[in-house]
Amino acid sequence: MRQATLSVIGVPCDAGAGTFGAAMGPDALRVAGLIEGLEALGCTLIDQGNLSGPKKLRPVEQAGLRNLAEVIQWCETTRDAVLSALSIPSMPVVLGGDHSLAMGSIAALAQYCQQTGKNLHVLWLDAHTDFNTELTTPSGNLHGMPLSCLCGYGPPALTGLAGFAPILSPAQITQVGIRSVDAAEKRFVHEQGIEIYDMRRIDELGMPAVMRSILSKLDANTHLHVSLDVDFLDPDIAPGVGTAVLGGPTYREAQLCMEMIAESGCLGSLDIVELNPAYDIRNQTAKLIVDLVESLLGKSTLIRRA
Ligand code: NNH
Ligand code: MN
Ligand code: MN
Ligand code: MN
Repeated sequence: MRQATLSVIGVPCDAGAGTFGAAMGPDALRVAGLIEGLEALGCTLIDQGNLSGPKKLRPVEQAGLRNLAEVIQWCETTRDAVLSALSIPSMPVVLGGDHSLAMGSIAALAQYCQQTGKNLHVLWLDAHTDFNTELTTPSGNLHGMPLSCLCGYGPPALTGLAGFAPILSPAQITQVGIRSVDAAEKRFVHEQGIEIYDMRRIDELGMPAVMRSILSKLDANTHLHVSLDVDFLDPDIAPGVGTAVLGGPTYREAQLCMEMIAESGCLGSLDIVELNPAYDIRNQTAKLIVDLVESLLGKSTLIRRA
């Protein structure tokens, strides 16, 4: 992983979220030292700056899919930027922005893996399963629906972002950290048969066993995409999110998770989403994410085991 070329792509969108503020995420991560931290690891950084797209209007109470046109536009722009980063070639690191943008980044990765014959696997680190649909959503917020859209359930402009549908099959997804699922969403996500390590399973098995079991299923031909929703982390250490849920992974559990992914050698791309600086305290959540992303890209505390 060292000496990798990374393309950092800022996506300042909050059209898919219920609160304002996630649009400030890319800048907060840069202020916290993300670029310098990754350069210090020996990575070559191409900072693509922030993409532009539609501003979110005042939150209107709206049934169904809130700000759909804006979310579509952000996802298309994100998809195109990720495709061009892959063609450099470089590893895309997408800084959100709310989690709806993952439909754009993963659409690009699905296209790329189809062309290159790689096996795409998505590791979804989140407090939420993000598997609502227009029929099950309690909020209308599209950041609660990216995985269902990627699996083919949603408006055609989103399910078709890769040029084929479904973009992902449930077998290509593993979720870790889950602790908040809406009632109808729960039934649907179970029907799909997605592999879910919720907090109860993490408590019982321990983070090392969970990660070993996930990573043992990947092979040298796997392109692993990590979609890191900052609300995955316990809000005690990561208050800077719009939808905090008690009882997430601790600092040590999160570090271990990142270090084990790094050691797998399979990491191919990354989304960092849902950081909301308006809820943060002195940018501490952004600094924590920089620390964790350094571990994800191979920084280890001591001398690496050969
Ligand atoms: N499940 C809720 C909804 O769909 C919350 C989703 N919020 C998130 N997801 N932050 O990661 O509205
Ligand atoms: Mn979440
Ligand atoms: Mn999410
Ligand atoms: Mn969230």
